[in-house]
Amino acid sequence: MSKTIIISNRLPVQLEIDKNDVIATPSVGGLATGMKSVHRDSNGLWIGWSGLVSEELTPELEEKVEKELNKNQCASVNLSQEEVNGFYFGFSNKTIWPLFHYFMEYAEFELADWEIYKTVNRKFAAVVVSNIEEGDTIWIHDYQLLVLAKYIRELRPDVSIGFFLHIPFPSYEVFRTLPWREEILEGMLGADVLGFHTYEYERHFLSSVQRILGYNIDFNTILLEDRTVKADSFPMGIDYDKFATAAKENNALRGKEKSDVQLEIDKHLSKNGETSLVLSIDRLDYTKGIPSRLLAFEYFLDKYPEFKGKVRLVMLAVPSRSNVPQYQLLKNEVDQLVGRINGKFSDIGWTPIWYFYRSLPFENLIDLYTSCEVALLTPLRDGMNLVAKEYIACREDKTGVLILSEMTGASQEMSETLLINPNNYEEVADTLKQALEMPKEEQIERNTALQKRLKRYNVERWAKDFMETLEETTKDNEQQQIKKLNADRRQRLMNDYKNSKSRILFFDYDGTLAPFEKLPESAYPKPELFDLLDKIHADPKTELVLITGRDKFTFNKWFGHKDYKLITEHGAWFKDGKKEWEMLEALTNDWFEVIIPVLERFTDRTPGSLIEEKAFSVAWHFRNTDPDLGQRRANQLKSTLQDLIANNNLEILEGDKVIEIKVSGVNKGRSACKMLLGKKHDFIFSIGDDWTDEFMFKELPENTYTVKVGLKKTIAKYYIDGTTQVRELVKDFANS
Ligand code: GDG
Repeated sequence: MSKTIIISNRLPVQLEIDKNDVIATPSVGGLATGMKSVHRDSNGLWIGWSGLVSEELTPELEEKVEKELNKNQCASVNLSQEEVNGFYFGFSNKTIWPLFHYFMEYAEFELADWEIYKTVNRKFAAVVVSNIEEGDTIWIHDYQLLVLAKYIRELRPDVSIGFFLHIPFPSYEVFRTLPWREEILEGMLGADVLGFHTYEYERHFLSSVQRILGYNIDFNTILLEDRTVKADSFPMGIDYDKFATAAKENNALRGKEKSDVQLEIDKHLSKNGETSLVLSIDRLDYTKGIPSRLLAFEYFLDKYPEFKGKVRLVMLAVPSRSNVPQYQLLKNEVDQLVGRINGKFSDIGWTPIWYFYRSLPFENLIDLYTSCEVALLTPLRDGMNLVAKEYIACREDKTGVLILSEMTGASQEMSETLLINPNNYEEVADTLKQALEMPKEEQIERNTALQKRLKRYNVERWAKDFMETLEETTKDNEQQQIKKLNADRRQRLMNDYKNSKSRILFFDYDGTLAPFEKLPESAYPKPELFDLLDKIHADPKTELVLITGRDKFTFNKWFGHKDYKLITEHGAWFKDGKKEWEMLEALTNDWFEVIIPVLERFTDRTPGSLIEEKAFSVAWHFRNTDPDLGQRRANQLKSTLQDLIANNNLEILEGDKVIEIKVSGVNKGRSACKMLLGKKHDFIFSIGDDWTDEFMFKELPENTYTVKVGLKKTIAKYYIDGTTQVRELVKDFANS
């Protein structure tokens, strides 16, 4: 039976050595908590690092580790202390984590750490590959394994791979500072589907791919040379029922059945009457904004002294990455702030902050969720923030107010909460007051909507959604592979070519016979291409037609001295060997004076764009503009031109990064068909890369071999990867 292999840095269980025994405890943290239920239900395998380094493992202990992991459907990647230092504490937590959370000043760029990061990702790949069986699906998680997908694909190109990033993907302006940005992106693109918590992160990722690697993007699909990759957003949910049920059971406990923590809380509440508890839970991490939260709380008590003695902040900070210096500094800062604020406000019967620096068992977490009237979650950046969702799920009677930072992924879906900017203490203080005074009816109304949504889009739905997208994308990719001009199909095509007596070949030029260049004039034909085309043309049974959107002047300069047939400007002009150019259509260009001023206005406002004036058409090129701006302006241009186009019997052609305006009805399909008149060809071939070539594919006879260059949507019968592969094909024709 095929299975899902989950891969993350840490496993859902944490192993510790106690004397000569191995003890497993559940891991804490967003990814582990969220994925645990998916793993439990999928009957799959989870691969990760056990938390123990090879130096501390004797063969006997290793066996025990293995046994413990097997019991939990897990397999481990063994790492040495040096590898953990470079890969985990180093590159993952000193480079990627701060950079991706916009803490640029904390990001260290150490070549040695990056090298170890890659080595460890390769180690993961080896363990994964040794566990893959027919039909298995791979699901990689998070920022420690950004290049793993590529390494797995190199070893197993056939396998379906998903990747989910649990932290934000930063804006291009931040990401571009990373010295190894290309390799990181290429590594991620080894997956078939890339998932992010929010559309913002997805958008940032796509923008980096476009700007740094230059790949074309079609909506949310990245067109690589030989495959496509989909990026999408899947806001991670929680195991809603687990939290709601635990809260319900917790609320039903009476007297001694309750936990010590709950009894303490109850004692405090009964002693202090009308006091409210404000909850704060996070790993002790600088992204979570704990010091600013404390300062905002201090500001609140200064600004609204009437709440002194009536409010207590219950702050759980779970120890995390304490080997990284920034985390040690943060710990000191938080300790000092708590001490100072408690010292400043406490009286005999009241201290404003209860501070726990430890991890609590699940039951106590529920105690806190159910007992606190307000949750104050103010990260400076957070990929999602599951605590926010868990708090709402635990509010059985639907009361409780959640104050949530706008900088969390969760804020995008939880608009009914009180959203704040964590850097604005004034706003945090005022919102805390609003929360503490919010009428119960309003709380219930807000939480009813939230609970409904969280229950529906729970972690199971989230995982299912991701897996379904992965399955669909894999199928689409297979479909594309089916249409690929592979060795067998190429052989058949060449046999037909050889066995035919009257052939005609239509070759598009830019993006087909020649790769795109920054400047259109740089894409001139090189001697090797002439050699091949000459060979093809020398066979009297073959008619060779170069068919282009380019202007007659340029094509005449490049190919005018040859005997090939040339069609330019999408079918406006034709040259038959050495004969003079003739017009294929009766055309005018008196409409230029209406259209060109509009194009000039757009060119002035769009740096890098340019106008190309041909005899009977005008093109606006935006290949060298900022990709977003260019596409946006192209869309604007189309709508601005709409009336002028209709009134002048014109039409717009959209090529690859070009908008062309020309007289209606002239296109490559119509002109190609004219070449067939009066002749009986038994082999017709047509190849091109962009939208304008689709006219050829559509209008040429049914038995034509139609081939699309690149993986854009097409009605052509076959796909070929890129200009390099086209060149191979042209060689085959030449040598036949
Ligand atoms: C990363 C991203 C993203 C916390 N303290 C205890 C405890 N927890 C559990 C909570 C919750 C999880 O840990 C924390 O999850 P978060 O989502 O809040 O934050 P990160 O750990 O930073 O997680 C984050 C997440 O991945 C998922 O994609 O949301 O943005 O940074 O589930 O319940 N659990 C127990 N004791 C504790 O003391 N048992």
